[in-house]
Amino acid sequence: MQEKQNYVCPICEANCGLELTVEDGDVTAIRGNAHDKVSLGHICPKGASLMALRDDPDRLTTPMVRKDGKLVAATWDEAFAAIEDRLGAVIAEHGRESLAMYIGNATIGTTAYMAGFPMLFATLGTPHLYTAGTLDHVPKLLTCEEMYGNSFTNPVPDIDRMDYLLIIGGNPIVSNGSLWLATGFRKRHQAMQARGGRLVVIDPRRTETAKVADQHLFIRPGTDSWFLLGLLHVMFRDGLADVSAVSDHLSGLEEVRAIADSVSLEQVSGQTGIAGEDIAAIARALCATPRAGVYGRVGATTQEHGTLTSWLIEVVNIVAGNLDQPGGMMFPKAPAFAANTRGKPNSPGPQAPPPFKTRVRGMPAVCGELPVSCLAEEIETPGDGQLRGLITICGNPALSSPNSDRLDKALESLDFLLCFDIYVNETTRHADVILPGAHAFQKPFYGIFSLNYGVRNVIRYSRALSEPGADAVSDWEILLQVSAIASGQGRLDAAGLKAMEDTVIRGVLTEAAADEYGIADGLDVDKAMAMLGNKPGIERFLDAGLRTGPFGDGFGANPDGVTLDKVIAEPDGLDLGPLVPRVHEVLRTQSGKVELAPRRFVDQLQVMMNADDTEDGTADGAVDAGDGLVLIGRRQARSINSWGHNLEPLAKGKFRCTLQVHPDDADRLSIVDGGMVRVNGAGRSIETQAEISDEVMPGVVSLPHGWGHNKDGARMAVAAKSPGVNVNILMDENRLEALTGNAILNAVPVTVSALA
Ligand SMILES: Nc1nc2c(c(=O)[nH]1)N[C@H]1C(S)=C(S)[C@@H](COP(=O)(O)OP(=O)(O)OC[C@H]3O[C@@H](n4cnc5c(=O)[nH]c(N)nc54)[C@H](O)[C@@H]3O)O[C@H]1N2
Ligand SMILES: Nc1nc2c(c(=O)[nH]1)N[C@H]1C(S)=C(S)[C@@H](COP(=O)(O)OP(=O)(O)OC[C@H]3O[C@@H](n4cnc5c(=O)[nH]c(N)nc54)[C@H](O)[C@@H]3O)O[C@H]1N2
Ligand code: SF4
Ligand SMILES: [Mo]
Repeated sequence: MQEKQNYVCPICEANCGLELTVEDGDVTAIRGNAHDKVSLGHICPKGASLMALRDDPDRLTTPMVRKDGKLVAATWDEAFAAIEDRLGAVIAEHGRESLAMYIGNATIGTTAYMAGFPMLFATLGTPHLYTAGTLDHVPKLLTCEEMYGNSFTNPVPDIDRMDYLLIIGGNPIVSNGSLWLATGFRKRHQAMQARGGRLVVIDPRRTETAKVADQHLFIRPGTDSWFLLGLLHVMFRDGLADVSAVSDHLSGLEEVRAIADSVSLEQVSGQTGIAGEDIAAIARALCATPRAGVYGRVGATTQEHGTLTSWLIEVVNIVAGNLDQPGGMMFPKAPAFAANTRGKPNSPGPQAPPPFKTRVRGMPAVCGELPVSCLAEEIETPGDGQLRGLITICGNPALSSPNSDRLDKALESLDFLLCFDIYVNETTRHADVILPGAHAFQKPFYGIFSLNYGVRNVIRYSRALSEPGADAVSDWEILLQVSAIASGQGRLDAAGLKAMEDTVIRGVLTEAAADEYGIADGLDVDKAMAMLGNKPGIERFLDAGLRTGPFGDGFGANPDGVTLDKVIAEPDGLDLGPLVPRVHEVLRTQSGKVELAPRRFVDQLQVMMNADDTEDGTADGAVDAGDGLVLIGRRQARSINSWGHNLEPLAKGKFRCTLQVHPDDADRLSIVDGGMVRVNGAGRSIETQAEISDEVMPGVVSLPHGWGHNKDGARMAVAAKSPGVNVNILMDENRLEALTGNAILNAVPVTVSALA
């Protein structure tokens, strides 16, 4: 029998709605769901390869446990017993401060992990939480925390109603959007163009997005803060600034004006390589187009001035009058688990304790996240508090982080490494225990993370296609069991796990009941627990969150409100309508206002501006690469970070881990297309194939990340056939973004030479 079933793809943040063809319980075809209210039928090659992932013989379906030095397949009982023994031994010998956790990117694709990792981390009893976020977006999180009072209070382009969009360092045609649930970007952009709207891209590479844009301007890598200062300069100089819509909620405008006045367009041009008239025209368009906005992503955050760039993007949006306006930059409202929908509107959120600082370099956690660039030294450096045990969840830091070979070695030296992962890869090959996760078709999915970034308030939930087999354990039970072990309770039976789950869900309800501004104020928690019924644990958790959330039914207080059952009844998405202005209730800063000029940001900007050495014509915001080049990254449609390379349909085709070099630079350095080159950076080098391309601007080279699948002990046969090289060998773990400790992965100085 053949039937169709809707499903939400969990592979990346875009969370496309898919339509699966199911025959006798097996998926036989996948396509985009044209009726899906979020993704509008979009599907990418990775989503189309979910069957290949299911059928990949290298994908782990049972736990792996190290026995006599070798990773071997094991039962769940054996795996949990091994964790109990070996984690217990580390705690007994070195204490809980010797433990750390690393949260990788794919965590967002498993709802149970998203729901449960805070619990697991709490049971470990250590302050060491490292994240892939520190290779990515912490500058953006800090910006939102400082300006709006919460790191998740992040305005997104309201693209479906927008007429002018400026993208700085993002490539949504390939990435499908990030911190912005705008999947099906191509369609959305086409609709924008059809109504006369314009897309402008600022990027050192003529990206796939730049190619469809109405205008693309090259920028010298790392100089975006200067460019944004230029926009502000013109806006104030020409009297275009208009903050009237949010003026009641604003603090710091005059300070920003003074900074913008102090730069000149010539100076900005010198830094960025963008002509003054182009800067002025963009500034005018942003102010004159009623529905406009600026969006920045990985190219904006993972550079030397990542926080300044993220901050100035917000400032430009506000000064141009585009914040909190339909068709401008709007604050999504997550239907569950969002701190910016709780507590008293526009008043300080709960005061966070002083952040933990790493032992060796003294780097503070920012928004709760410690820089993974510090992880290797915390493992290597002897003394009190040396890390001896690590849990990784859905991450591959042995490839993804700066100077990753150093971290790779450090991982090998740990007394205990537990990995939640579906492959034996560069990181997990060092594990004592690997716990596999359910395949996409076998896990329920709700975008706990992505729904903070929606372009419409649409809620979707997809159930697992089938129950896991008799000997399988759900991701949620795994997380509970490991948490129980880590807390010292040991392994729990079914009743024990159920009691633990009840405690977690009661926690959600109790917090909601205590929120006098929420829908569930004064909720009877026992009654609500009973109303949640006997659904699987993760569904009770989600239902509790949704019903007490800002659209929720409050367990009866708001009978027309949202419940999980209502979401399930709408497989194309429960549509709660377009984003609505909410600056009057979303802020959680101390002042209750938007902080336009946070002290630390202003000070750091001064540091950047003082370092200006335009006299010699080099852009200081960018790296002064001497007679070398600067390196930027390049995401690719058929992989996601370090994985996807093991699936035949994604791996086929010509070699992709190439260094793009501009023809002028190639001439100068005698590099030929397809020839081998050596790239030196941070005192190390790698070799790969050159691709001569005028897609990159002169002086810039581009290499993708996530490659380098040639490590002993990894088990990814397809990926190993075309391993590529690991660009992160060239990244410097000691050179971090000043305000957050985020890695600097773009605008990195390198030298390149041709190999015979
Ligand atoms: N040079 C350079 N480096 C970069 C970047 C860059 O642009 N340039 N980008 C950075 C960014 S933005 C990020 S987010 C990081 C990502 O850094 P990481 O999160 O460390 O790396 P990923 O490759 O995303 O790791 C995902 C892991 O999850 C596993 N996995 C996939 N699906 C599942 C599942 O369903 N269950 C389980 N249990 N595991 C699963 C995969 O096998 C893989 O090991 O990389 C960063 N590194
Ligand atoms: N297919 C695919 N999709 C993905 C991923 C993937 O690996 N593959 N990864 C996912 C993840 S973890 C994330 S975080 C998102 C990222 O989503 P995006 O940020 O949209 O993706 P990137 O391709 O990294 O875009 C960064 C852009 O910044 C440019 N850039 C580099 N340096 C500079 C600079 O100094 N200034 C400016 N203005 N631009 C610069 C680069 O050329 C690049 O075009 O994508 C997600 N989606
Ligand atoms: S863009 Fe591709 S991988 Fe990401 S959610 Fe959509 S189909 Fe899945
Ligand atoms: Mo990312």
